[in-house]
Order: sequence, then C-alpha cells, then structure tokens
Amino acid sequence: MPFQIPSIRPRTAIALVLSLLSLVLLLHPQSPISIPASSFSSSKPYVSPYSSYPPNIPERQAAGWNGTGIGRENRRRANATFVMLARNSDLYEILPAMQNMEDRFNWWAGYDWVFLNDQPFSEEFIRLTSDQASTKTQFGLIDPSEWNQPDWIDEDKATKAREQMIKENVIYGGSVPYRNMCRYNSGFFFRHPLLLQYRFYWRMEQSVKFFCDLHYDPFLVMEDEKKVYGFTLSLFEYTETIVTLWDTVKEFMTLHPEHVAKDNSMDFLSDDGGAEYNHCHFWSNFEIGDLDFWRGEAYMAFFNFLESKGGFYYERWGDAPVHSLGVGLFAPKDSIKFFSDIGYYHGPYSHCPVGDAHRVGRCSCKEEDNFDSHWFSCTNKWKKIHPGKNWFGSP
Ligand SMILES: Nc1nc2c(ncn2[C@@H]2O[C@H](COP(=O)(O)OP(=O)(O)OP(=O)(O)O)[C@@H](O)[C@H]2O)c(=O)[nH]1
Ligand SMILES: [Mg+2]
Repeated sequence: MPFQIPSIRPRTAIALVLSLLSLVLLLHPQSPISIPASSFSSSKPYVSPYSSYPPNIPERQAAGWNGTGIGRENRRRANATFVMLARNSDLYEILPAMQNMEDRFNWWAGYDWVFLNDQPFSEEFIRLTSDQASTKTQFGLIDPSEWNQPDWIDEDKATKAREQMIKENVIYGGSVPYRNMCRYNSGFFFRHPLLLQYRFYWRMEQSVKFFCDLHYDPFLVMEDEKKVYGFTLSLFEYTETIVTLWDTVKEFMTLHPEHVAKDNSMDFLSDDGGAEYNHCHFWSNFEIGDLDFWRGEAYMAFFNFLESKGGFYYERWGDAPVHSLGVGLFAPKDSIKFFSDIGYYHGPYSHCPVGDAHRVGRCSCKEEDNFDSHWFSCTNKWKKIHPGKNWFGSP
C-alpha cells in the first residue's frame, strides 16, 4: 500500500507548528530565536542627567517632555517669535534650518515665525516656509528708506572705502547689500511693524544647525531672569571693518554718561579698562533678545549716533559688534545670558555642548568641536567677568 500523507486542516497545521516552536524554546533557551527578557531594558542603570540641570527647569518643561499633558497651546509662553531676515534665494538653506528648529524645540514650544525681506517674498518661499513651520508664519516687506543707503552718504567716499576693502580681501568688503543688511539688523528690524507686537525674538539664519533637543524654553528664561540678550558664540571682529567704531562709542559715552550701565561688560570688550576695544563680540547670527531693549532710549540714542557718522557705509560696521557694544555697555552684565547648553552651528564655528548637556540634549555634534576654548573665541573672557558661575555644557 503506498504511503499516504494524512490530510490535515490549515488551522490544525498552524497550531502544530506553534506547539513545536514553544517546545524548542523551552528545551533550548539559548537558541538563536529566543529573546532574553533583559534585552528590553538598558544594561546600564539609568541615572537622571537632570541632577546637574539649572534650577527651575522642570517648571519650564513642555508637555511633550514631562508628560503633564498640558499641551503646547495651554502651557505658559513668552510673547516671542523667531525672526529671519531672508532673500528668496536663501529658501533651500532656510528650510533645513527651520526643520531643525522645529524638531529640536518648536514642535512643543509653539512660537511664531516672522520673515523680513527687502524684496517681496515669492509664492514658493511663503508656501514652503509655512509648510515647514508648525505655527503661524508672517512675511514682512522692508521699507526701502530703512534698507537702502541713505542719500546723505557721500557716495564717492563710500565707493573708495569699498574699493580699498576689496584690495585688502575683507570679507563682504565690496558689498553694498551686505552693508544694508548690517545696518538694518543694527537699527531697524525691531521697529518693523510685524515685530512691534512681540517682546522677545530669536534670530535665525539660513544654513544654521541646532545640534541638541531643547528641554526648556529660553524665552521664559529671558523673561523670568530679566535678561535682555542671549548668545552662544563669541569671537573677535575683523579690525578693518570697524576702524573708527570704538572712538565713536567713546564719544557717545562721554556725551551720554546717563546711558552707560553701572555694572556693564566693559571688561569683556576691553582689556585696558576702555582705552582700546579688544574686538570681542557676540556672534549675532544667533541671538535671543529683548526687542524692548533695542527700542529703548539708550540703544536708540546710541544707534542714531552711530548712524550719523556714516560708518555703516564708510567702513563696514557689522550688526554683531554694534549689538554687542550696545548691550555690553548700556545693559548690566548680568542681563546678558550665555546659553551654554544650546548646541548651535553657523559656519565655520560650532557651540557643541559637552558632558551631561550633550547627553541630555541628544546632541549630534562632536564635543571636541566646541569653539568656546578656541583662541579666536572670546567666551573665556566672558567667563572671567562672571566668576563662580557654572556653565552647563561649556568646557
Ligand atoms: N532680504 C535680504 N536679506 C539678506 C540680504 N543679505 C543678507 N541677508 C540676510 O541676512 C542674514 C545675514 O546674512 P549672511 O549672508 O548670512 O551674513 P553673515 O552671516 O555675516 O555671512 P555668512 O558667513 O556668509 O553667513 C541672513 O539671514 C541673510 O539671509 C539681502 O540683501 N536681502
Ligand atoms: Mg550667515
């Protein structure tokens, strides 16, 4: 009689296979298909990195992080926005920077975006940046009278200055639009009608990176700690671009001693008590600031004085030294915040948080790339004028 395979129903077959599999696992627990229970938990005991966080942080944590379920619309927020001065041609370098900011912070923080341009924004720019933002986007056109070189500037003198800088290979030395941008950032952006509704801003640029998760809201830190300016990177300015700036600043301070803050940051800006400027400044492509400070009496008087000298066009005064001198001299030094735990990159420099801050933030940068201790950085000078402070994330 020929051998016959007994006919079985599919359900019975599956049950048979499963029982066989269980038998194998029971008899051979080390077989490759067995999964030890310990694989599901970390082999290292979990140590909370929050022990070294600055105080009050849990209060500022978002719903997404602390599981309170408050939701970003209902959590406490500052009256603040991101602001980006941008050209239509910057769009595809802006989108990844925005995505980065949204993924690391704004998905839970929920702050608006403001874009400013001296030209009308393209439909593509508006559509793609609005798609990228998780919040409201607003697009502002800059008044040409605030953007372009003023008529009273002596064009022959300005042209000669630009030609000289081209010869000396000064970066952007021959560019008028770059000068317009620096002057606009120095004295006008905070007066744009779209920004009048806000108190704080976070300046963004194309191609920048944010390396780490942000578990707290820096705008609330600014508000609660009464800060007017926050930075991550500081460095020396090119001397050729600001030849007469310091003399102009000293002249202003002599004329208006009432605006000079008592406990200011002079020792960060000068190594000899104010005789010479050491060229240290906060790198203004990253700024978290108080718009009311720029709009206030002291800084407006300062900016108008600088403007009257024409140095934005006869030299190439940058908004970074101008902001730094303004905030460094007319605001107390304790109102400036070094955000040492915010990972940030603007080519070619990185502020990469080190140690616990790197771990807490799931930072994607290399700790050795931290610029703080580089010879071209001024951050050690900053630390020197704030002795005894713990800079979480800075070496
Ligand atoms: N609308 C507009 N925005 C500008 C213009 N020039 C510069 N910007 C913006 O102003 C900001 C600073 O300009 P950048 O070209 O990045 O200047 P920078 O950071 O000193 O120089 P880089 O090292 O090249 O980044 C950026 O957000 C630019 O998009 C301009 O002519 N028009
Ligand atoms: Mg830039």
